[in-house]
Amino acid sequence: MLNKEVVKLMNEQINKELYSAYLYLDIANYYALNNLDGFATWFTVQAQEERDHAMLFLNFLINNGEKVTLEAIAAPDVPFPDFRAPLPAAYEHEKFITASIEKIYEVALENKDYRSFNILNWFINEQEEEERNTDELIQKFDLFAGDGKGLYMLNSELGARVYSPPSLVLD
Ligand code: OFO
Repeated sequence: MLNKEVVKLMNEQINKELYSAYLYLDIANYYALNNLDGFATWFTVQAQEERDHAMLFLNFLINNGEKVTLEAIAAPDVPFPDFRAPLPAAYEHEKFITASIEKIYEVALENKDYRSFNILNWFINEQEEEERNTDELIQKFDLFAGDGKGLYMLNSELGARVYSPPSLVLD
């Protein structure tokens, strides 16, 4: 049986992961409307990964006989005044998600909820990658996107991103 506070936080995390997917779809739409299809592809793939993250928590709760409560997902409200702005917004959001995952880990640890450790350890590692990826986007933009040619090249590179399912599989 899972710890009740852990279950509550995981339910909230499902909502946060789905909000992440919304946010990244919103960013993808912004780039697509501005003909930066590569940036749009990158963020669309990211949105798919966020849905996977939500499903991992959802399936984990279901597999353990816990109730899943789906709440309303907030509309994304991050403004995009220029092509660079969505990138630090994504990085800041990932740091927020990391803190949220770490909070669940802390509560699981305090309450000796050993069964939750496996999935939470996966997410702790995943967040290291999520933060690194978004931080790299900012650095690449600042290095290469200073002129139209550089922006074009970076857009082509980002457009090569393909979706792959999460390495964590829950039976
Ligand atoms: Fe689910 O990792 Fe990003 O938000």
